Amino acid sequence: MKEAQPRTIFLKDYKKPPFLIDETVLHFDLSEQGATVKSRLSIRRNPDADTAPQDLYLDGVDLELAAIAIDGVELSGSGYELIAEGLRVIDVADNFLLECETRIKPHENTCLEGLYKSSSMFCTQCEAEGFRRITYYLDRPDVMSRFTTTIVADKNLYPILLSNGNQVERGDLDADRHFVTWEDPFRKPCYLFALVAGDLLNIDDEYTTMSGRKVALRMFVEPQNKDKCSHALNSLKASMKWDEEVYGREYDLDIFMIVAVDDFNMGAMENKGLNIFNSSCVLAKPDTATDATYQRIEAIVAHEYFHNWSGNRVTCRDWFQLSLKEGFTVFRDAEFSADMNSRTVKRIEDVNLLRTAQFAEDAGPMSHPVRPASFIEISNFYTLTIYEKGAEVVGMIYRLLGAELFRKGSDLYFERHDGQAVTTDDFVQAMQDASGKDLTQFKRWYDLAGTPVIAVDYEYDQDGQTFTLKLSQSCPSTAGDVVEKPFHIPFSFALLDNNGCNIPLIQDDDAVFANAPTELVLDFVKTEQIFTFQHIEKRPIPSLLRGFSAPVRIKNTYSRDELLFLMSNETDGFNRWDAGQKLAVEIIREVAESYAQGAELTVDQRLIEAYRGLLVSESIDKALLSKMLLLPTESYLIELSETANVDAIHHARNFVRDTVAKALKSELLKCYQDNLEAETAYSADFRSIAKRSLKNIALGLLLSIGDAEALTLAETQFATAENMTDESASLIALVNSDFIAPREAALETFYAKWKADPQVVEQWLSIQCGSVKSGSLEAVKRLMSHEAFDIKNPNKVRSVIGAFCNQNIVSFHNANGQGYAFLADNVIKLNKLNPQIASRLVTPLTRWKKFDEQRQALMQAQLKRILDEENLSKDVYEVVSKSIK
Ligand code: 0A1
Ligand code: ZN
Repeated sequence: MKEAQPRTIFLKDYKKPPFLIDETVLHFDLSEQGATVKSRLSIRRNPDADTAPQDLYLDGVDLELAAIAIDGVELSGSGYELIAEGLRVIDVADNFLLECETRIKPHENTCLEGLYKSSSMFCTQCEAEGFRRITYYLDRPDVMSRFTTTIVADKNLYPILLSNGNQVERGDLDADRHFVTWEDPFRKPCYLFALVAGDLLNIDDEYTTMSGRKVALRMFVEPQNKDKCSHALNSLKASMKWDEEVYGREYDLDIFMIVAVDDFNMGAMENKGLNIFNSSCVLAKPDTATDATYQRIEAIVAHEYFHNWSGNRVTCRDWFQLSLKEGFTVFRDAEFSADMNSRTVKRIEDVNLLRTAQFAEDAGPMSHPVRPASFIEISNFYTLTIYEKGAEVVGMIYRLLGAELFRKGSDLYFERHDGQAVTTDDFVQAMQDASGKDLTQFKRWYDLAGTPVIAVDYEYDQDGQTFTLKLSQSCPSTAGDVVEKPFHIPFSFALLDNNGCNIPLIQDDDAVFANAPTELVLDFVKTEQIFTFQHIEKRPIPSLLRGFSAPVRIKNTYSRDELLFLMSNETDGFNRWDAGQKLAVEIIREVAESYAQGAELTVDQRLIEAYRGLLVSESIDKALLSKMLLLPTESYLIELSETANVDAIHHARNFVRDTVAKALKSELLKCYQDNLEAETAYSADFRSIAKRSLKNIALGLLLSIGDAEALTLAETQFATAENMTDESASLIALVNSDFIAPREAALETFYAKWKADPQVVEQWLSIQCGSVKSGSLEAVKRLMSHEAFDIKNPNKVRSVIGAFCNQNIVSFHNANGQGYAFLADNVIKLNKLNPQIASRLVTPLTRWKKFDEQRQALMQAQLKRILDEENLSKDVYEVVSKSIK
C-alpha cells in the first residue's frame, strides 16, 4: 500500500477557481522519442473567486518542466516550486501570460490518459483529469478557455494532424516535417481538448442543419477500416436530425470529426468537434459486426454527438456534477434509440442492465448517489449509477412533467446556461421554472445511495365498485439503516379487465367518464399513500409501475396465474415482458432450492405452456417475443438472492432452459425455419434484427439439449452465414453445447478466418472465456499467452478477463478460489499498467457479500492481497479499500 493514503475530495469543499484562463495557445512537437508541449496561457484573477491566494497552483502529472516564463521573463527557481502532482507559481499578479515548456513520453504511456500512442498514431484522452498529463494547467471543468493548437510532426508518418474546432493554417517545415493549426471558437474546459496525429484515411459525408448550414462530417480511420464507416456516419446524421427535431439543438461548428482508435479505456469521448472512439464502438460492416454491435454503435455515436449540447455547450461545474451531462445524455440517447428502433425492447434492455448491474452497484461497497458527496479518484465514478440511474432520474422528471413541459425545461436550461459550467441543481431548477411543477422533494433522488423498495397492496370492493391501491415506500441505505424521507416517485399505473383491456381510471366522482384516462402517472410522495378508483365494475388486475417508471424494487404481489395472464394480455410491453421474467425467476428459484436439497427437479408446466403460447402466437411483435424467450440471466438471479448459491442457480437455470427446449422442440424448429428466409442484403433495422434474434435463440435452445438436427443446422449456418450476427450466433450455440469436436473445430475455423480483424478477435475471445463449456480457468490462462492477447489493450483484457469473471460465473466462483486469485493477479499486474482498467476489473471481487461464508473469505483474502501491494494506484486503492471495510 502507499505510505500516504490518497486524499478524499468532498463536494462540500468546492470553491470557485481563484484564477481563470482566457486563452490557451498550445504547440505540440511530436516525435518517436517523445513530445514537447509549449503552452501560452492568458491568466487573470477570477473576480468572483471565493479565495484570493498569492500563488497560482497548476495541475501536472508525470511532466518534465523544461522552461517557464511570466510575461516573457524566464522564472528563476525561486519563482516557482514543483509540488506533488503540480506546480506552484509564487506570488503572481492579477493578469499575466504564463509560458511553459514540458516534455512527455506518449510512447511509454500505458494508462491511456493524456497523450498516448495507439498503434502508430498519437491520440489523447483528457476526461476527467488527463490534460494535466499534457501540460501544467487548471485542470477543472469550471475553467473554460479558448484553445488554439498547433501540431508539428513528421509528414510521412503523420500526414493527418487534428485538434478541436476549425483548421486555420497548415504548412511544410524542414526535414519532412509539417504543421497544422486549429482554432476552437468555443470556450471549453480542458477535458474536452483532443489531438490526433496519424496516417489515417478520411471518409467524408455532409449534413445540412435546420438553418441550412452545411457541416462536413469526416471520419478518420486506419486504411484497413475504410469500409467500416458507413453505419457510424449514418447514425451521426440521424442523431443530428433527431436533436434538431426533438430538442431544437443545431450543430455549431463547420466540421464534425470522428476518429477510431484501438486502445481506449472507455467507449468514446465527446471532445469538441473531434470525437474519439474505441474502434469496437464505431467500426462495423455486416460480415464483421453483430446486430448488437450495430445498435451499440448507433447509441454511442448519438450519445457523443448529443454531448455537444448536454456536456460541451453546457458543462459541469465540478466532477460531482458528472451526471448532469452523463445522466441527461444517456436519457437523450435512449430516447433516440427508442425512436429509431423498438421502444419496448430498448426499455427492456435498459431496465435489465439497471436491475442487474446498477442495483448490484447500489447495494455494494462503492454505492454512491447520482451526485456523489466525495471521491478519491474521479475515474472510479464513471459508473452505472452516474450514467444509467442518472438517466432514470432525468426520465422521472420527463414522466412527471410530460413531453411538452420537459421540452420547455430543456430549452430554458440550454438558453440560461449556454457557455457555463453548472450543477444538477441548476438543471432541476430550469425544469421547475419552465414547468411550474415543484421539484423540491424530487431533488432527494440526487443524494440517495441505494434503491427504494415499494410494497403494493390493493383491494377491490365489489359493492362500492372501488379499487383501492395502497403504496408504501422505504429505502434501505447502504449502511443498513433506513432512509427516513420519502421520495417523489412517478408511479405509472393502469387497471386491466379480464380481457386485458384498460379500464378508465376515475379518481374523482365528478370526472367526466368519456375523458377518463386509462393510464396515470401517480405522484407517489408519501411513505404510505392510498389511491382510490371509482366505477370499477369487475375485479381488475392492476398494471403496476408501467414501463418501469421509476428505478425502484417492487415487491411481487402477483400470483402465478396472474403473471401468466399478464404475459399474454398486459398492454404495456415492458410489463408484459417483466411478468414473464418474474414467473421464470420464481420457477428457477424453486428448482434451485430442490437442487440444493438434492431433491428431484421439476419445472412448473405452466411456464412451458406460456412459452408455447408465445411461440405459436400470431399477434405478438417479434422484437418483444425475442426478449420474452430469454430466461433471466445468472447475474440477475444472483442480484435477487440474499445469499447466492451460484452452482444451484446455474444448474437450475440450465435445467429450466433444457426442459422448456425439450418440450417445445417442434415449435422451436418451426421458429428457426420461419425466421430463416434468405435476406437480400443485410439490414440493421429492428425488424430484421428481431427475426435474426428469434432464429438464433431457437438455435441456441435446440443445441443446448444436444439435438442432432440442430447440430446440422448450426454447422450449416456457421459455414454459410452472410453476416456476423448469424456466424457468431452459431459459434456461440456450438461453444455452449456438448458437441465437443464441432465446437473446437468451429473455434479454430473462426480464428483462422478472422485473425487479422481485431474487432472479430475480441468476440472470439469473449465467446470462449464467457462460456462455462470452453472457458475453464486453464483455457483462459492459455488464451492469455495466445498471439491474439495483449494485456495493454483494454478491449482484449475485457474480452478475456472481464468475460471470464463476469459471464462465466460458475467457473469464476469455483469454490477452490482459483478464479479469485486469477483476477487478483491480473488486477495487480494492471495496477501498474493501466489503473483505470485495473479498478474496473476488480468489481466482481467486491461483491463478496452475496456469497457463502467460504467464498466470502476467499474473495476477501484476495482483496487484502491487492491492498497490501506497494504503489497501489488511487483508482484501485479506492475501490479495494472501500470493499474491505
Ligand atoms: N464522457 C465519455 C466517457 C469517458 C470518460 C472517461 C474516459 O477516459 C477515462 C473516456 C470516456 C462519455 O460519456 O462517452
Ligand atoms: Zn457521456
